[in-house]
Amino acid sequence: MAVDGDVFGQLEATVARFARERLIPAERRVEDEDALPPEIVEEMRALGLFGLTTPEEYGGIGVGAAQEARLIEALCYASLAFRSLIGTNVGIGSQGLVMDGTPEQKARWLPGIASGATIAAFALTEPDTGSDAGGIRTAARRDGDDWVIAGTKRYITNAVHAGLFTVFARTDPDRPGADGVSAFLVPADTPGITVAKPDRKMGQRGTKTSDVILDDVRVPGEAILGGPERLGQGFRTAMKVLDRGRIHVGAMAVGQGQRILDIATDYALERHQFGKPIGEHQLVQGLLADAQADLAAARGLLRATADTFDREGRAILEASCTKYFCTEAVGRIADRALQIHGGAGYMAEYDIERLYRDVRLLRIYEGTSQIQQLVIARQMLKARRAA
Ligand code: COS
Repeated sequence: MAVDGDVFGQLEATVARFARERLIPAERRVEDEDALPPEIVEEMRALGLFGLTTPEEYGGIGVGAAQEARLIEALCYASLAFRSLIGTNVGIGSQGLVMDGTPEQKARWLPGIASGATIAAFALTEPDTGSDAGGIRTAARRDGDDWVIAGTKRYITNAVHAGLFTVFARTDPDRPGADGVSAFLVPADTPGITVAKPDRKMGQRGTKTSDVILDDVRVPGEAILGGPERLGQGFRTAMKVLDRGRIHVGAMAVGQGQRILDIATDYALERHQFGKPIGEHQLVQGLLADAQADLAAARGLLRATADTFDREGRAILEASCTKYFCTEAVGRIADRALQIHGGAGYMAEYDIERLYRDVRLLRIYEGTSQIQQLVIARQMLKARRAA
């Protein structure tokens, strides 16, 4: 899937302009109110941002991974809070349906996801199941033709806004690992679902994560993602979704990295010490140069991985390398940028303090850096063993 070159160029320029002209000026308000301004959400809908990756036949724009990476990079020049609202519809909340859904499931849900009328959330993580995603305890038990789901999901992005949850639950209690897990499409208004009040977080104010409690939530057999024949395949769906999601997170890191580095470079030009701009001091130049080198490497890796994903339909090792490198790189970039600001960098009047806190999460969600290391090394060993 890809949008024609000229049309795509216009779309990318529009998103970049939107980020600079509409989103950045609203950042302080988002920070203060811990919510996105409704008029901005409407503009995001009108631009088609919720449906970036939804196939055109379901009302979306239908971009592939490479174009998605460029658009998310452009959007994430502004605060990550804006991306968070569209992020689950573009990424983890919709891609399971796009990849493995039945035609009926796609027809029912994707048009609403594409327009933004339905917010889609991905309910994998649990209080005792984070990195060990195969250890899911939420249980789905069969009752006639129905399934009855019970358990608690944690840190679920956009749960308070959601119309649809993809819930991962153990359908076979006798199979402890990945094989006993299935994915269910659960409308958010199904009786028995409670969304807790949003978590208080270190950064990314304006984004919403919450616990989701499933108290004997009854769904029909057709709610299994991909239909009954995909019973027990939910973990594999989750992993495929996360592979593409990890490229998306890499793009978020590159977008934020560019923003942070632009702010730091401007500050290095404006701020004078010892009779000249601090950017003319070699030790500050070292910080700028290291940040630029990290950013260039991150962007190059991101684009190469997204191309591989589009060409080969999968890129497990490359996606983990990208998520790992890009998010660690933006952490280093933010730290150097704050250092360049000196005392001002620690003060809330300057954007860098907020951006520093915001990007910290990138190294944790959709698989920690340590999980990416594990995936990368496993893939390397597997490939050499097979060679
Ligand atoms: N694509 C398709 N299938 C995959 C896959 C992928 N990327 N990764 C694993 N699988 C398949 C495996 O091939 C295996 O199937 P087979 O038994 O048929 O070979 C099955 O899934 C189990 O895989 P594995 O044995 O590797 O599972 P583990 O329990 O060891 O877990 C990790 C693997 C740790 C990588 C996984 O649990 C993970 O990614 N954890 C992090 C979770 C995460 O990112 N959470 C963030 C919150 S969600 S926003």
